[in-house]
Amino acid sequence: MGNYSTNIDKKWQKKWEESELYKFDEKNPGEKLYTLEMFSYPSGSKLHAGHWFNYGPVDSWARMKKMQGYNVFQPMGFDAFGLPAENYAIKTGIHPKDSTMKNIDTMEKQLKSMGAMFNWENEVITCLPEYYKWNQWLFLQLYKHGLAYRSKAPVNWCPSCNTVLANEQVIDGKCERCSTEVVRKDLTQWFLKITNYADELLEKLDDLDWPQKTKAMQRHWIGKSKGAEVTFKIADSNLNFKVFTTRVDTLFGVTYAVLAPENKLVDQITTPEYKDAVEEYKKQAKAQSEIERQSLSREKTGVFTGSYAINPINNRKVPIWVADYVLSTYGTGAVMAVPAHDERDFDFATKYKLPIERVIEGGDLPYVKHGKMINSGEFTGLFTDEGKEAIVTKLSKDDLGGWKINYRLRDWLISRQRYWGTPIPIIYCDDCGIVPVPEDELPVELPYDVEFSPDGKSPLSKSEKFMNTTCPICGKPARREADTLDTFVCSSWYYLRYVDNKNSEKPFDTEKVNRMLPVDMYVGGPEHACMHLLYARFITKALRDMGYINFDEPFSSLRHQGLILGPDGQKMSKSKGNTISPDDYIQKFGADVFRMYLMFGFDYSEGGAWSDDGINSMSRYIDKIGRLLSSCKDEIKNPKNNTTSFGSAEKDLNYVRNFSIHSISHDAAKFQFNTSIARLMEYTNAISKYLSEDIKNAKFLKDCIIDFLKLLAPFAPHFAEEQWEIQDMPYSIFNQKWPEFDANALIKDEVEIAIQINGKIRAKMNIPTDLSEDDIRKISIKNEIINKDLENKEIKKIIVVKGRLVNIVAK
Ligand code: ANZ
Ligand code: ZN
Repeated sequence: MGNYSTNIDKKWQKKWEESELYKFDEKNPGEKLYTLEMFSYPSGSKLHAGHWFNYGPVDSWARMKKMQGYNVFQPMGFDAFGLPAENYAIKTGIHPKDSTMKNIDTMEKQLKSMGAMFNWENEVITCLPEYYKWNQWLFLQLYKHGLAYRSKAPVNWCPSCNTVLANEQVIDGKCERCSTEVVRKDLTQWFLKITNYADELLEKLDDLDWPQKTKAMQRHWIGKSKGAEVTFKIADSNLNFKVFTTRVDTLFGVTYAVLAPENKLVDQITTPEYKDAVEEYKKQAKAQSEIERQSLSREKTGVFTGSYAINPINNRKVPIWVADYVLSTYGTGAVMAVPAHDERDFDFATKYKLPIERVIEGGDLPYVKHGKMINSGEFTGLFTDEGKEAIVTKLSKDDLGGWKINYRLRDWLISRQRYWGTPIPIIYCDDCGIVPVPEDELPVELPYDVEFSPDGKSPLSKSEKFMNTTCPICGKPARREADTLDTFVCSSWYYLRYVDNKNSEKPFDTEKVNRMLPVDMYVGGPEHACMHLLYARFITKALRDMGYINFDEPFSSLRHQGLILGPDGQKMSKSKGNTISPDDYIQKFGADVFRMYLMFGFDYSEGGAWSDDGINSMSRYIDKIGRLLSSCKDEIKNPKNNTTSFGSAEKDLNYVRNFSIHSISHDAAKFQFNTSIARLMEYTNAISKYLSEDIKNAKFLKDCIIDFLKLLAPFAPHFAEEQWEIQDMPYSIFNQKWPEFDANALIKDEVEIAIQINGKIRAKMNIPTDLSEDDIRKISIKNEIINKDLENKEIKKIIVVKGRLVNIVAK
């Protein structure tokens, strides 16, 4: 058995803490390196393998960077508000605050058992008033700057979570948390104006060192669409409406127009004989989710309003319909329908027998083969871009149209009808209206004693003590806002608070934050692409524009870890019984074996299925290192056949040593931990081989061991620190300089070449790298096999491809 155990973990964790080994010191001359893993969500009571996979390898990366001279800042905290704790409370009766604080306590201990270089003195816990006070402050600043507003709007309502959801929290029409079908509700809610930043959020993506896929997802989510807005007047009335179109070049092909059922104009233009049908249709449309309504394959439905619109390009009258395939929340909530060129319009026109007329011969999409060509007058034959330009120019002269950019991105809905969150710091007064809570009265504390069983109403509204207050302006009795903030508000700026977490005057000191940010390396799950990562970018930009910070982007580099699956290759879940509990393994093998296994067994961004064999063999590898190093120590202390010369055995080991330094420095920097550990294993074997030599250079061996331990240290920190001490080296290995490779040692002085006769490989041989072409010719025909093959043949020519092969042309 090896000698590595959890006792060694504990010994060094204690020593590191006592000696403040990784306490962040601003005066350290090294370049700052803000390394951040997405903070933990204390919902389950324990860390799972996924946490370890997120935090362990990143800590190894940070440790290497520390040894390379960087001044590493790696804080940790808890994203402690949110639904799971509240739902757990409803089930068990345990108050969310109690269960959350208890979970945090357990998770802190577990995180410490990992032996990561977390700056615990900078910890942030979002459910404590000292943090959420600043959430409220942030909300007030956004409100003052016109970036927070209240509005009645159709919102996504999860009937099971009993709360509103942001668009980002609706996945395929279902609640992100519980997968219940989301319904639409009209509610007055608070929104943040993220759409003000749509363009910058899109543009600045290009410069970020982020995974391409994540950038693509954000681009798609923001959904910039360039088109035109065209005004249609309503016949026999002075009303009009605008449509948004990306194909203004098809304007001549418009045969009808459609308003979304929610469009306010619908009631005004519906003629008496169609009123009943339209009312009925509107009711029906309400029950459909937006996702359903957008589906291409779904059968289109709609009703006629009895009114007509006038096509501004040719003054033709076209019927106005109401149909739910047009969304009220995109563009203008109205479209010009061109059934010859648009699939949805085509389906609709076919069903309701509306005319189909095409403006371009030939068709630009497979389904567009229908309708008769119509006369586009002076615009005939003008295709796409040219046609668009000409038509928009004409329309804008008549003040009936212009270019328009639309975004798919909607404002961020932040009100939640739940208890376990930050109270929104707003007061409603009958006389003064919406009144922000004065900053010096923050925090608006979340009361502990509240009936939070969900019934669709905000739990806080049931606490009279909380609700009743006085108006800060006129002093009359007033009511508080009963909704709480989306927990994504907490995580949209926590990386700023870490830097200055004890500040009680301000959310953070501007200068400090400007020095420490952006985060240099941010690591977490890819599922946050369109939520957290987008919100954080928005809040950073908003704070910048309000003058609180001076940088544009929060996270310069971003990496995602893959998913560790159960041994059956399925996602770990308690119900499937395939979860891996890190604690048991740590107990058995020690933290380093667990960390090393995760790094060696999986590609970091891909993850994969857990294997007990894998972790067992990692444990054996660590034991093997222990045994090897102890025999090296004996050899160095009492060299039997010592030499001071540097022969071929030394050269061989030196090659592997420098190759390891070179490769590991390169691979680990790129989060290629598995290949880094493979190099360590090769290096171990090379040391072992050298140890079996009869004559050894003890001084050289010692240098090799020192480098080996330094290379191992980031990956197996406790074990390497212990071995470092065993080798009588001064504390701490993490204060050592990362080794640099000697390029000369990497020049192999022999190279293998192939020898061909008439293009067929006949033999291989090793030759010195610095041999001249002539010498290579001579040496190759002397090779035993070749020599034999060439008997009775005449050599016509010998071609040398240096470092690779020799081709002998012979007859
Ligand atoms: C006429 C037309 C002809 C269109 C054609 C397309 C093709 P993106 O690219 O997503 O921006 N549209 C506009 N507002 C809509 C709404 N609220 N609900 C449903 N559809 C809407 O799509 C823009 C196109 O989607 C617009 O261009 C409009 O149809 C439709 F051959 O106008 B188009
Ligand atoms: Zn008032």
